[in-house]
Amino acid sequence: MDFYKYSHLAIGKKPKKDSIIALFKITSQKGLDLKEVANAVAAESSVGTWTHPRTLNKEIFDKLAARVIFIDKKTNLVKIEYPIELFERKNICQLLSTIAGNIFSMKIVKGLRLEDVEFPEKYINDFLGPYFGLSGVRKIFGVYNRPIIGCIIKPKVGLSPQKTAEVAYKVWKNGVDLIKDDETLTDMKFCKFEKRVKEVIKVRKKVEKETGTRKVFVFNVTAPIDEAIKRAKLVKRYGGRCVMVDVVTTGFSALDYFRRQNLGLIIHGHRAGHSAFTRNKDHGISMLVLAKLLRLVGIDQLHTGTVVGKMEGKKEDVEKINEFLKGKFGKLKPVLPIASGGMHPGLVPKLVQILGKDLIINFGGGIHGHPKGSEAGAQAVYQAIEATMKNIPLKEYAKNRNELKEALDYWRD
Ligand code: CAP
Ligand code: MG
Repeated sequence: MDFYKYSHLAIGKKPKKDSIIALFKITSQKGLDLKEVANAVAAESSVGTWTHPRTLNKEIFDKLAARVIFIDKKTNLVKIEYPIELFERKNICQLLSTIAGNIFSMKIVKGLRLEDVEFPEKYINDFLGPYFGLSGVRKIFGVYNRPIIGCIIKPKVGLSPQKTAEVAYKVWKNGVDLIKDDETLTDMKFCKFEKRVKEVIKVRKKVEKETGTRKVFVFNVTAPIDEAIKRAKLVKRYGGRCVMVDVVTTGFSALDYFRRQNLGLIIHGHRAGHSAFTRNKDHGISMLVLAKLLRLVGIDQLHTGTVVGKMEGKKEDVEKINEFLKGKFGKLKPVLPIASGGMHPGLVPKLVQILGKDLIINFGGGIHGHPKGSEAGAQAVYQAIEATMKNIPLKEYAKNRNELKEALDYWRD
């Protein structure tokens, strides 16, 4: 490590107000000191390389070098301060190439995980953030005092547009607020996008008239971004209110472009594939960081996990992500968290106890897998939400409600 002429170590230094601060968990290769490795990570992600370049002078170093300002050898947590001048404004791609780029490949790190990032207000406020955000979405539904009830059409692929609309009608009619396409359903031979939009919006209007409530269908527009925009405009033309993008597979540049179209549609963020880099606790990028970036870009509602359902996600982590999404972040609007994956009526009280009521709760299998079918499934979910809001144990509430009773008997945990 003698090749580094200047040291990036500045442990205990008070960071400047306008710096970007990254929290990493660094596992050094055997025999290497954490300090040395942290120094090299700071170098590689700012002005340095594997040896001292003769072109690097003190002036550049003082202005642009990242500094290691905190190290905890017990937890391997390291904080690195990045001067704001290292970053181009409004450019998430460049941000990631800097603080989440080459450093993941360095041989001297055995594991590197970007746990968190703090941004200065100025940097945050350059971004658009959500168009509607949490309260804008609630306003569209006119639902304020309970979670929004969501339903994923299942099977995730295979139904025709007519059949999709038929199933949508049944669940909307029985208490569901929002229905969504699944993440792999786009414009398919067996379910053409435009036809689906047409059929679904027709029944949405019908059910809204019949129930006097507002409903939303989330159309999955995930595709090359020019096509995604075309499809979103089509949704708007037909009177739709919301579109979904698979945020990880779509990518930041495309998402940013999509958001800047200002289409006036709720953007629903599905995170399929995130675990490729969020799941390993010693390497990759945390879901919290992904959530921060997606709020900058301007996703209105985002899948963040359930704790109690089928997908991995620790309680403390999901809580922290949801608190971030709902809390203050410069001038950007809060994002509505979505709990999805393996949810059924029996899990509702526990979920709400952990994550609160400011959320969309999605049920796929947990509605369409009900022994009596999707209508009963939707009713059971509605009853479970009602009971939870009234603080009545589900078993008691189910005594004279067969749909809920059957759901509780069928899914026992
Ligand atoms: C849920 C879901 C969602 C997952 C994604 C699915 O269906 O539609 O894609 O929830 O996970 O296909 O599994 P079920 P996450 O209700 O039938 O489980 O929200 O954690 O990103
Ligand atoms: Mg899905």
